[in-house]
Amino acid sequence: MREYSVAELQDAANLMRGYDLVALCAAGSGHAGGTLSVMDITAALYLHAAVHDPQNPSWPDRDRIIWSAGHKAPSLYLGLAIAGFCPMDDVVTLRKLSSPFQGHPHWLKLPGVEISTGSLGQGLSISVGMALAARLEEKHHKIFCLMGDGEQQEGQIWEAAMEAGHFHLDNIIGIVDCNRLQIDGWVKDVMQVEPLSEKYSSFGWEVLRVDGHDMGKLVDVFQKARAVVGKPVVILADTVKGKGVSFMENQPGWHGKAPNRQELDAALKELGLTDRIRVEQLLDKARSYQAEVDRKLASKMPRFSRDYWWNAGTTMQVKMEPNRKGFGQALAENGDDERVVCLGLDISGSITISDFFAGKPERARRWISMGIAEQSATAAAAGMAREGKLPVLGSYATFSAARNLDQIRVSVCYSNLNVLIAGAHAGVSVGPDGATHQALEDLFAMQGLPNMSVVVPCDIVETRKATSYLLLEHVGPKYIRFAREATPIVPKDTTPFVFGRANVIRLRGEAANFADAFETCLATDYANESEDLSIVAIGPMVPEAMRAALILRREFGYETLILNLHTLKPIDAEAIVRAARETRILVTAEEHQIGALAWRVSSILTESSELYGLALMTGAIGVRDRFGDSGAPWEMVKELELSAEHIAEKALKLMEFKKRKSTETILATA
Ligand SMILES: Cc1ncc(C[n+]2csc(CCOP(=O)(O)OP(=O)(O)O)c2C)c(N)n1
Repeated sequence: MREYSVAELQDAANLMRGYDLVALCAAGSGHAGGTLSVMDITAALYLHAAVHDPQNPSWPDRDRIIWSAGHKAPSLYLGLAIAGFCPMDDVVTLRKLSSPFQGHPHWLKLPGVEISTGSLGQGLSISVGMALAARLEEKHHKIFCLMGDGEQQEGQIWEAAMEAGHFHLDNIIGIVDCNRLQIDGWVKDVMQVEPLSEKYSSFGWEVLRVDGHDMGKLVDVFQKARAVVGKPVVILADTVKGKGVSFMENQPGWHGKAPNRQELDAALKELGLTDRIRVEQLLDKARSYQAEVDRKLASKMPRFSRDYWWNAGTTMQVKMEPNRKGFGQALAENGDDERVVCLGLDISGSITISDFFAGKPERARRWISMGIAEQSATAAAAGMAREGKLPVLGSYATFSAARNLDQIRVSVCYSNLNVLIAGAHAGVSVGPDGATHQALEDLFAMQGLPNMSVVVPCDIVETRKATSYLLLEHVGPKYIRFAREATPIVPKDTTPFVFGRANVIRLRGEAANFADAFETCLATDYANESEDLSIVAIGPMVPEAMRAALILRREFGYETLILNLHTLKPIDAEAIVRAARETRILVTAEEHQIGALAWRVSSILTESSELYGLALMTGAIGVRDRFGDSGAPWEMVKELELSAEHIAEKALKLMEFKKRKSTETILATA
């Protein structure tokens, strides 16, 4: 390996900061603050401290580098790039569909990445596993594990710290990027983690503290860490979030934000890189990568005589708003009830749970920040509910309904307690964050839990109504799942929302406004109009089903009955059976792995004696047993084949089949 001087390392870190910001700007999203704070450490690690071979990323004796703080992925990518694992310029395809530079690191896509991360708090346990494996193999490489200071709030970190201390794993070198900020604000206010030094020491670790921006000291501290024998080492690196760019430094708002072009230019100027980085050339590279993505996605889409995509025509215009806002609105409206307590999990503004107390200081004492600790917060919510409170907690659905699944199962559901859990940013709506953050499996577990009620509203209006109902009227464990991205607003204020009762939606014509073209009523209140098929949809697939109904009528003259099954549990079996009896063809549509809805509906159909002997056909639209990917939310809808066009295509296949075999009894699952 080449020896770098301190000045060269400093220069490399500076250059990496510039490339980082260009990639974030090209992506239009990502984490500026935490990538900038860790860049000096990254340069020291990849160019000086770690032993590796960029020509042979799987060399068995290499040091392992685990990026537990997965959201700092771009700094990892630039560490790899500057060390020669991949070209620096390629990082500009960050967060784009199928790029090796996913929103969070995926080791199966990029050589040099040791393991996939993104769910905070898991990297140190992985390091313990790797360290134990090395010991079994009598290998002497080191395992570096990069973590955030907010991340230290995850209980799992301390389980791993205990294990590493217990096993005297002196092949582990933990690094904590102590920039003192996390998403909701200062770490000390969100949930104090200091004194980290005493904590790690008491777990049997050697603790080294360093200025994380002083390259000379970083070089020394890594040398010292390597020399420690008999116990694991943690380097507590004091850093500044957003380091190097004055308007980003120490600003919580820059945690998960990308610079626009103007901000990029200003930042590059401050870094003295204006003449060193060929910004336009890099952005061109990103643009041509994106053009190829666009071309591939377009060629994948089912085609009809015209373009039916949202707002592509002059009529049937639709407004879009993020569903999550409906959640915040309902909490703001109903939060006066003294029993309501909202728990923050360090993603509060973004999922809108903090709207509960916005502008209402009298509610502040009922707002309790729990930090990045989903498992403990879930059980704490159970404790509060047991004492008569109405606790509400939420995070990315994958962290509020999967990370803490056993706590939900035992503490909340088995005890049958009145806890409202929000699965926010669910499905593909977190797009560029990538697979780790796209909850596509949560509904399996949530609806499988005894006592749990599950609601998946279709838009902002229904999210508001459902939240209000669940919060104050429904007693028991309850899960509401909603999206991050703006999605079409389809009901009107007069559209009914009755928990446990599906809505029937029918296309009545075409109108200037999309929502006006449809009529909606409760599934108990409709008359049979002998439609050709039914689409049973949940969540954001309801508007897609409505658009599919338009395609099916316009292109093929088929009439569709749509069931909006917003309450997945308890499910409206009566409405499903009736739709099946009257139309004989049912297509389910879920923004989830196929099954949460499709298999539930199938079991209702096969178990209903009044359907025995009828020729029924079902088809399922949903994710087909694969993980998501980074990409814009609407790109992901296309990539995972979740659009109205895909629903219409599926319905069409079933209709053609029915026509061919109209007299036979068919049991087909497409
Ligand atoms: C288990 C889990 N919960 C929540 C998140 C969402 N999240 C991403 S970054 C972040 C804050 C991390 O703070 P910190 O560790 O201090 O990192 P930094 O401020 O340096 O970016 C949160 C809550 C996540 N990725 N994983």
